[in-house]
Amino acid sequence: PQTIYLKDYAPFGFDVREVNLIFDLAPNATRVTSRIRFAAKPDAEHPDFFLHGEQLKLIRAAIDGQEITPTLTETGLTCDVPDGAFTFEAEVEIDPANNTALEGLYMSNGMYCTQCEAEGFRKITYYPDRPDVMSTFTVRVNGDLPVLLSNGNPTDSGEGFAEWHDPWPKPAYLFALVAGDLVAHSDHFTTVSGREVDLNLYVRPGDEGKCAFGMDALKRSMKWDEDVYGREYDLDVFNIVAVDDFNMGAMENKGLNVFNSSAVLASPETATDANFERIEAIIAHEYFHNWTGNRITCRDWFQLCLKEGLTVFRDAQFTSDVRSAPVKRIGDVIDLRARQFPEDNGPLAHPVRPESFQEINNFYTATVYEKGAEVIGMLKRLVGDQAYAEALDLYFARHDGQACTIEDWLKVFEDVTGRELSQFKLWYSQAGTPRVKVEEDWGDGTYSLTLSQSLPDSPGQVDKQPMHIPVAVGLLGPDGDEVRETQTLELTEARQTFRFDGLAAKPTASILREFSAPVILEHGVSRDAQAFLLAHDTDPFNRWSAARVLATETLIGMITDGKTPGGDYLDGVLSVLRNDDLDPAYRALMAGLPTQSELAGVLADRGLIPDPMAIWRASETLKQAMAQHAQDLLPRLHSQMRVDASYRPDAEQSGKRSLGSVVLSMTTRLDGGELAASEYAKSDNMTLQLSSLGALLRAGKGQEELAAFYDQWQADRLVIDKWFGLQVSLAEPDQTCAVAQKLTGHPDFHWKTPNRFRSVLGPLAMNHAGFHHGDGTSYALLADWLIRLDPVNPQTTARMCSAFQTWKRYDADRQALIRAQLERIAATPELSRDTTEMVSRILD
Ligand code: HT7
Ligand code: ZN
Repeated sequence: PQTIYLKDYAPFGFDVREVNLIFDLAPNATRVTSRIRFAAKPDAEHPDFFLHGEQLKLIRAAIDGQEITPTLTETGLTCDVPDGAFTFEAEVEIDPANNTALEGLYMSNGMYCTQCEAEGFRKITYYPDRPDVMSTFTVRVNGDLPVLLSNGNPTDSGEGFAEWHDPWPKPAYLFALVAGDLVAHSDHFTTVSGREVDLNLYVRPGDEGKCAFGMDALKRSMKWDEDVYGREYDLDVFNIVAVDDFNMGAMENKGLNVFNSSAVLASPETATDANFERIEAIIAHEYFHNWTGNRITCRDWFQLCLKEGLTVFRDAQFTSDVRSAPVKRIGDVIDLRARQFPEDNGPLAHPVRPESFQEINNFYTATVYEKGAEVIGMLKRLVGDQAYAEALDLYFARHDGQACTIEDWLKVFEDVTGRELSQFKLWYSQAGTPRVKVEEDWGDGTYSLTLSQSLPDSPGQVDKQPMHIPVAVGLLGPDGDEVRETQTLELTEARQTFRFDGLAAKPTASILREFSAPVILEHGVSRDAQAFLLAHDTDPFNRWSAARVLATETLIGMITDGKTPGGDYLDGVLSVLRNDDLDPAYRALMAGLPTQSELAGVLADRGLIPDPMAIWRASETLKQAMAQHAQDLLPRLHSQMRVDASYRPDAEQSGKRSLGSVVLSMTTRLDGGELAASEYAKSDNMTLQLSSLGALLRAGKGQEELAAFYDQWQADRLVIDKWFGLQVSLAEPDQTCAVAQKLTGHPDFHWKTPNRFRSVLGPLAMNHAGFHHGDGTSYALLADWLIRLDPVNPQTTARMCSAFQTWKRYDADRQALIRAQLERIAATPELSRDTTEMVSRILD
């Protein structure tokens, strides 16, 4: 496959002035008629005219009304064109009913739907399918279906047709069309300047009862973007459609967002608190793209983080504002360490702005999204809130309607602050997670902190330069009082010393507060100091972090030296659990352990070979010890966390349920499932139903409840996804593969639907001890299914290959078993470009 390089970027030689499309919908033979007004760019001399196009049947093509016979290749079309402006017309036929890859125009449960990001529009018609080509679109949809939608504003409709016009120039990846037998949940929003916007959430009949929360989240997002970023919506309608077959979470098409059903549909009976929070965040994310992504888009796909990093950062700000900021931050860091750190420290490592790719779909990664958002957070911290706000205002004013680069983005910050950001820019080009080593010194009232940074080699990158790292630090006195407020140290050299004078006693440093940079802190702090921070740190993030470090060290001691769980950790967590002044959601997080996969990473980092079974046993033992330690507290906490009011998925209630669920898990370890069974019997919301069922299964009970759950929810595909997933994620290590295998034979295992495929194979890869069970059967099962899915849906297959990315951490036997599966996948005839690229990078 061909490799595309950032350095080879060249602009398209033509402007596109106007696009007119007519769709005559038919499942196997949809006709797409296009009329596109092109004009050679004034400065381009006889540029080549190439239009992307894949899997299209060309019926007719014409230029300025004259039929032509263009040259067709596997990837597109070329032809001679006149100088100046001209109209290109084409009529093509496509087959949405057989489009299982879910890119371009496809069908899901009888509904037509598009997904064009990144390069799906070329499967709809011939076009310069690149984000720097922007145009207005006018679309007519002809079809015998009640709902016919496209981007922009509706201009006309009648029996069997609808017309839409999108006045905002956009790249083709933001094009969308939806047609089907759908029902609308409608509302409206009045923007700050008085524009009336019709809001519709279109769903399959039967799902009407799951729309209210998503609609409310949309309205709150619209208001927040006005209040916080001064961004107003710019069309008369905003439509969202829920679709069951979808490769990712959602898509921000202009005025017509398309959502995976799982990312928008929710009711208290069928969705958990975590589902509600995720839905709220994804709705906000897609809506915020209207400005950061749509009005200002990317020049090329290497700049993906320009819209994704910024929009993730914005949606995190929103969630922090409407829920709890520390709880959101801790959750994001847990997620970053679980998904982005392994990527950044393994064979798939790539810069936030990659420099080459074979298949761009493989670069919608945690590095581009989540590390990209961390980079924005660091920038904001370094320049300050006021300058950040001014820089964003300038960005919107200067670049509205443009396709931009990271250079454009950083320039607005340089112009606003007068600061030179070339060292900071290394965050976009150097892959890998920096390590920051901490050394301390104390004497004569002066505390010194020496920070040294290093950045490990990564694929294609060695001998990296020091980064500009903001390290937020506060100092605590011996009684726990804060003797120095949080300040941001700017680490720019390989090694740098920072001094704090005039201190009465040796302080305890709280370093990397709020996780001010995505780095690994190497701080040889004593357990006593960690326990002190756990008890006293005034920064909630670092207080949690101290608990996490203590838990990690406790587990490592158990795994490597057979130690018993330390009382300092157990006492520390217990006093947090007991502290009614603390938010229940925060307390629940404080009681959490690092994941088994994270522990494997820590061991590997220390030069040890992780034994998945030993890690699993230690985690189980520590959970049991924690339950016993908290025994006396559990009944009181259980009753305190009961929610008697009617269900609300807000931070207050969901926090209580989250701590209630921790209490239930602990109690189940002590009472064998008595409380969990009674909670299950009276559960009236999915959060409680699932947590009590999970507790029972973990205790080796709950088979009756599991069967009853299936009977109750058989007709609800989103709940049945949970039913599949729970069984695999909670299976004992030696049962995991068998459970997953059996479920893949279940009549409801509709493997071509990505949500269902992921509901079984995702938890298989995430069940650390089960996936890495020494016999290698789980590796083989996953590989079997990836090989089967690849010809049907390459994008989802390729993403799931990342389950193997950490393979070099493990012992020689496991490595050999994984290598054999990766080589088997690689040797599959006609393997997709997507999967070929992923497997070869992992094997490299
Ligand atoms: N911008 C979107 C990314 C995306 C996508 C979404 C659905 C299916 C396929 C996709 N390929 C790329 C989603 C987002 O980040 O908001
Ligand atoms: Zn996005």
